[in-house]
Amino acid sequence: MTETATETTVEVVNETTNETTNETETEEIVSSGESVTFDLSALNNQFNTDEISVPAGAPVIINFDNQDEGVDHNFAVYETEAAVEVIFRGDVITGPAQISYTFTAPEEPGDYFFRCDVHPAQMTGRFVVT
Ligand SMILES: [Cu+2]
Repeated sequence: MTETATETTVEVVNETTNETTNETETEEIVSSGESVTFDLSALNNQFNTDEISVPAGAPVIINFDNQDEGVDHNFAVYETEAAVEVIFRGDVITGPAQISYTFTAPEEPGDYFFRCDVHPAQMTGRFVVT
């Protein structure tokens, strides 16, 4: 199974006191049971990934970077490729622009679907809940 997010732990030793301080709290990207963060970008009407995997029920943060000048994009998650049942629909932004989307992953593991609503034929991917 592929890890799609990186876990970062930073330990800093204070040299004057020789004490170890833990600075993970502000830099933490992912840990099981807590929020997961993804950097998603759009360029030339393509996402930089076609698969996003998250734990069931996890708070999800998508830092979306629309790099296409003068082009509208968003990120939206649906139950299936039919894109009828909406799980999350992010606001459309006109590039170049960035936005942070926050939502909760489905409780039910399975394969879901994401896309850009403006380019539903070109910009799609699997949203996997584990
Ligand atoms: Cu788009």
